Amino acid sequence: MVIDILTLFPDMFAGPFQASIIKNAVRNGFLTINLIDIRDFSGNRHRTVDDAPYGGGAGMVMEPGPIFRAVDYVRERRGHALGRVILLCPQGRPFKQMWASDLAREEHLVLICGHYEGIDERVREQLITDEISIGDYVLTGGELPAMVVVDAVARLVPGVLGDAVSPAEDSFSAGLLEYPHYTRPKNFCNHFVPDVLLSGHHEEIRRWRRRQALLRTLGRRPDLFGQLELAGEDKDILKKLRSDLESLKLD
Ligand code: 9D3
Repeated sequence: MVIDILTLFPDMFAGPFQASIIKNAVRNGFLTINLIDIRDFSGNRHRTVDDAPYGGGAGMVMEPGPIFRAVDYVRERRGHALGRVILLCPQGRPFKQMWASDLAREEHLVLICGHYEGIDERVREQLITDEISIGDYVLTGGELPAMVVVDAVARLVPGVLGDAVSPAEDSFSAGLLEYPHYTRPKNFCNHFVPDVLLSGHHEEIRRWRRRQALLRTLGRRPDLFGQLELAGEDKDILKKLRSDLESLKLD
């Protein structure tokens, strides 16, 4: 997969992309990440890329010229029509795991990091195929969201994680939050690993984990049940959990 990232702050990407999984994916040839400085496509010697909004008001707007020229450059360099051209912006559709797995099937992505108060609307109309927000909080620009998208997508590209881990078993793919994990020691400062995990009863362990996953989801993310088709066993565990929790309630 090739990812071209258009940004005003290419230096911001150095840390996350030069560590760990993404770094190995790039080194092993599964992924090419190309950073393009939008300022290199400014039409003036001060390298400015923003201007005041027509109609007045506070803040600055990213000009269309530099972004169009940077995208033209990407198109020429790649030598083919562009696939998805994605704008990271607060008005975008919320990024979810399902969207990450869709994007992981693409051969080429162009990510454009928004900045200032916004971007000239003609960029949206003429260039952009998708608009992504990573959540309902205000950041200073689209750079961190672009890194989030690259990370979520790259780990789903076949080969990137190696054969050790299967992304199909991710909690968000399965639709539930994960059960609690434990490793040695059994007794850590008088906090003990649950007996069932030491019992060697694989079927009991499986049921305990399923129950814990359902309990956590019920407590922290009950909204996830709305988009979930539970299996018969899960329905039974959940029914029992709900009645256990009900009997715990004090008046
Ligand atoms: C005052 C109106 N603001 C819109 C909510 C202006 C504004 C705030 C923050 C314009 C741009 C930004 C910078 N944020 C992003 O570019 C961004 C973002 C975010 O702030 N939150 C979640 N996802 C994203 S994706 C890009």
